Amino acid sequence: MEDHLMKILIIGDGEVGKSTFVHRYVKGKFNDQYRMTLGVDFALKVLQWSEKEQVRLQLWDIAGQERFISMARVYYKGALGCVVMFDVTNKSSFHHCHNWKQDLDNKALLPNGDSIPCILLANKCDLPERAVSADSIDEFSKANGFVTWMETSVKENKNVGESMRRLVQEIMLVQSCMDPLYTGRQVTVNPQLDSELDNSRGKGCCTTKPQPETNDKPART
Ligand SMILES: Nc1nc2c(ncn2[C@@H]2O[C@H](COP(=O)(O)OP(=O)(O)OP(=O)(O)O)[C@@H](O)[C@H]2O)c(=O)[nH]1
Ligand SMILES: [Mg+2]
Repeated sequence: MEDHLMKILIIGDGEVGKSTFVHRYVKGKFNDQYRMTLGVDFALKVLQWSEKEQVRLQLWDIAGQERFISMARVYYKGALGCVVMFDVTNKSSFHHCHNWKQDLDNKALLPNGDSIPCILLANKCDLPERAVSADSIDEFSKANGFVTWMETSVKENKNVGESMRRLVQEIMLVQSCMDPLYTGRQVTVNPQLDSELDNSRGKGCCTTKPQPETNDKPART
């Protein structure tokens, strides 16, 4: 059995549903109580990827409240993929995704200098009071180099597993392009060993980073 280890970040503003998403994905349950994450929480999910491959996801659920943001960046190193989440009923949480993604691209790069695969999740789509249109999410997603975007409802279990599978699929593709012998073993996800990650490997064979289609980026409000 081939074993892949992946450090995945879950980032976005406070109260958008990151911890609830991780809880749903790992435990299969919905938490309706908000308990602010302090710093970072960890969770592990094992996926049977194929008959011969198993993927162990180490999920780093990063606190989104303003007071923790500078600290959040410390945790980015060594990540192979990222979820950026916002709340569709909260416009500013959508606008702040620009800052989250930029921060990520400054701190967590692949050995060949490309951005790590990242998906954009528009959470709480079960709620009626939408503040962000699908068109603007789509435009923003394309302009900012996201692999894709999806509407999710952690409450109704909509697109939780599907979005993670899409992200893992992209990570597998990117890793295999960079290193045809990729097995995941070189990826150390132990926080203590982060500083020992080998970033010295050369340029890969493929570029997956989409080019911006517009300069119309939302700014932090
Ligand atoms: N209606 C609805 N509520 C949701 C959904 N996902 C999460 N919530 C609620 O949103 C609130 C905040 O969720 P959390 O997961 O704690 O938020 P967070 O993004 O981890 O916040 P920080 O830890 O502060 O960064 C909780 O009360 C959840 O129950 C959803 O899909 N629909
Ligand atoms: Mg949280």
